[in-house]
Amino acid sequence: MKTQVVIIGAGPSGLLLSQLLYQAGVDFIILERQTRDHVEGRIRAGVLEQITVDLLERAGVADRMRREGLPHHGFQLLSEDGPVRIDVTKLTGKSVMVYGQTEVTQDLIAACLKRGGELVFEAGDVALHDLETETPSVSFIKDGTRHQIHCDFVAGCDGYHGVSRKSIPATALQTFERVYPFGWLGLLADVPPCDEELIYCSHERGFALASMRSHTRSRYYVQVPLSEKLEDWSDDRFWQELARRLGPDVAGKLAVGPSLEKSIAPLRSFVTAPMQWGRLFLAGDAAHIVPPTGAKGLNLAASDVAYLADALIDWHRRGSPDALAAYSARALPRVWRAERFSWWFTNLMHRFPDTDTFGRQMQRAELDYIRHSDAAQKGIAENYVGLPLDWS
Ligand code: RFL
Ligand code: PHB
Repeated sequence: MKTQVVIIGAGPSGLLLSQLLYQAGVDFIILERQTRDHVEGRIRAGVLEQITVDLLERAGVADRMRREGLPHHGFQLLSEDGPVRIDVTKLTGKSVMVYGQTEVTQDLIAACLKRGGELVFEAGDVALHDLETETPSVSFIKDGTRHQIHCDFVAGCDGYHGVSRKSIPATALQTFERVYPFGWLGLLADVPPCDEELIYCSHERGFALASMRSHTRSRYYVQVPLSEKLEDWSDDRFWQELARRLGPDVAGKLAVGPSLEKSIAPLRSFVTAPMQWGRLFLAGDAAHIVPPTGAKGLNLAASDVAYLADALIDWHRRGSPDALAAYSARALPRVWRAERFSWWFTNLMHRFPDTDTFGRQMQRAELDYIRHSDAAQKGIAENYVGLPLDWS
């Protein structure tokens, strides 16, 4: 088999890249380890930046999002000192779109399958070969048979645990990492959201987030220690803890119901640099992870893909490798900006094991500053809606 680009992973990065390459006439094959049901069922991010919305539009997969997505113009920061509304549209002229990653993935897979079968699910034992040469290849097992695809480039879109980053010699990469001493316990339920906007809540007992997927489906999170076990969290216990953290005003509007999904996600900041080696280019979670505070993970994946698609298309049209050679240098500044915002927002809103009374007062003082300062609110808003793709 032969193609121009082998894309490893059918998450949002790989699928969006494939759609942009398809439109530009670049050949590719996507190899995905999991089944279609598994990929489509994963509950993850929920907030799309304008840049991501524009990219889905450009990829021709925005119809359902336009119909069913919820444009949001602000969100709340809540603490024992009361709520602060960040009016993102007034402060930036932009908005974000609440539309689940699950839906984005389903729309992209549907578009991909409609145009023909370059997507292989349940591709086992994917291995990358000869990446430092001009003739790389990727091998995999499907239905008991090993296949090999020769290609010009490999796009590593296979997430944090994927094989792509691990195929780069450790000496060729630098990694930067912070592991947080807690996780988010998330619950999805078919109940109306407690508010029209998202509420990020800083509480003595830990962070909580009130989010949504639609007017009838809510997504809530509470911060929990990493030692916590999912089976110890009945739905009742979750709702009680959430209500306690959100406080009586918001809890009074909280509709509860049986969970459709419940899971614990650890929090991590991670960057690998450079994001390329030989003919392999990393995009999305394969190259970097952010803690979900601020909802940047999926959006960063989308901006990587925008840069990588441009570079691959440039090579395809003009035969020029310049944009590909510059991919990592172009993508990393935006990655670091989103890492900074996600780290800062996580530190502001969470209870750390070593948050003493002074540390808590500092968090409250910062929230107080944000409450009173338009400048501080504008800084948060411009990061929340997403920084520009190129900031020269
Ligand atoms: P993904 O979505 O992890 O997709 C990678 C795909 O690669 C496949 N794969 C392989 N395929 C072939 N061979 C192999 N050896 C492979 N190894 C892996 C996987 O099966 C998968 O289909 O990465 P991508 O496309 O870069 O997209 C990134 C986003 O998914 C991610 O940034 C966000 O979902 C992060 N994230 C969240 N972000 C937010 O903005 N808000 C959230 O609330 C939020 N919640 C989450 C999250 C990530 C989570 N993970 C990774 C565990 C909750 C969770 C649980
Ligand atoms: C979500 O709805 O899953 C969500 C929303 C905002 C975040 C993180 C997660 O910052």
